[in-house]
Amino acid sequence: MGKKRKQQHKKRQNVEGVLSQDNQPKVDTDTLGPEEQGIVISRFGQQVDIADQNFNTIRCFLRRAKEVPVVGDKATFQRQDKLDTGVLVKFEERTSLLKRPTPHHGIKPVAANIDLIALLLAPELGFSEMLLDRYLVAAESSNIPVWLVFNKWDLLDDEQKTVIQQRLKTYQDVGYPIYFISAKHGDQVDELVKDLRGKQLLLAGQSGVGKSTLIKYLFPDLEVATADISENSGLGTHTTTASRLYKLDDDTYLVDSPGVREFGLWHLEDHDIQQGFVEIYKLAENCKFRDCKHIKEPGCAVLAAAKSGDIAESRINNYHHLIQNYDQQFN
Ligand SMILES: Nc1nc2c(ncn2[C@@H]2O[C@H](COP(=O)(O)OP(=O)(O)OP(=O)(O)O)[C@@H](O)[C@H]2O)c(=O)[nH]1
Ligand SMILES: [Mg+2]
Ligand SMILES: [Zn+2]
Repeated sequence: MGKKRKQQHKKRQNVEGVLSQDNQPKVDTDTLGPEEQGIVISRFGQQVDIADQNFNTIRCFLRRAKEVPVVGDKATFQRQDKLDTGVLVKFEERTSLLKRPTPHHGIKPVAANIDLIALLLAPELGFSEMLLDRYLVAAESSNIPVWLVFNKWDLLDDEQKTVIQQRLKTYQDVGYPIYFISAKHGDQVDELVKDLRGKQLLLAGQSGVGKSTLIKYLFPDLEVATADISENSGLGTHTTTASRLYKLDDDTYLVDSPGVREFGLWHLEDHDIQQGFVEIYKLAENCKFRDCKHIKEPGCAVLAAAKSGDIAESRINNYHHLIQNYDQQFN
């Protein structure tokens, strides 16, 4: 550990006053209550915030950091007598685990038990099919359904709206549900939320698309940090720095997460790219060769569909770009 980090580390320990030198929590086991069920709403190093059945927050220490829980994990914990702290006992097996790339080619888990990704898009960051397709490939590789939410609809005039709707029609045709909302003003948010009921979803999308603004609109009493794009336009800065889970109702939960900027760092295997373009993947079973990559192989059903217009030009072009250039560009 570098000197500076060591100092910071020490400072954090002092401030919080809860971790001993060997990073083990000082837990007075005599005062621990019975086991309770909860859900992890946030994580800070060796601690997690767990919401209990009433959605009150208990800061819990990880006793043995064998496997680390993440936001969305269903957890069993024990509360310390009369305190809003406790210890995590265990967490349940996950139905899904979403991961994201770190700036240094690593991959870290972000959220567990997510059953829907709401991918937010916004006009002023320059809506691009290429970026969207990359997001979709990454999302599809997690096998979690994706919905597209075009936010900041209020910033567009009628002509611009028509253009965006036409461009997104390609994705509607492929099968992605699309919503056009204004999180800031609440336009169409109720319609979106009605369809989200019963799900545990992650809000994803570039920094500045308005993920936290949507949370803020849905939870007006909570303090949620948001910032103008001009304020946070420096590379690597994000207004939201840690994922956090919010409860909408008994079976609807939303996770706000920091926007991903470094999408190029997401390592994608060829088969991720192939499966990530769902309409291409579906057609691939009609190709003459089982290992067809739909580049220039004879008897390729995908290229035939692209030629006849059944696959959108931008999609096949982006697919080709990713499948042919990905390795050279990003590894
Ligand atoms: N006009 C308009 N502005 C919006 C809307 N939604 C969000 N914004 C603005 O967009 C900026 C960025 O919003 P945030 O909610 O902080 O974006 P974020 O996606 O949470 O960004 P990170 O936390 O950095 O990933 C803020 O200035 C918001 O006020 C909208 O519907 N319309
Ligand atoms: Mg945010
Ligand atoms: Zn093919």
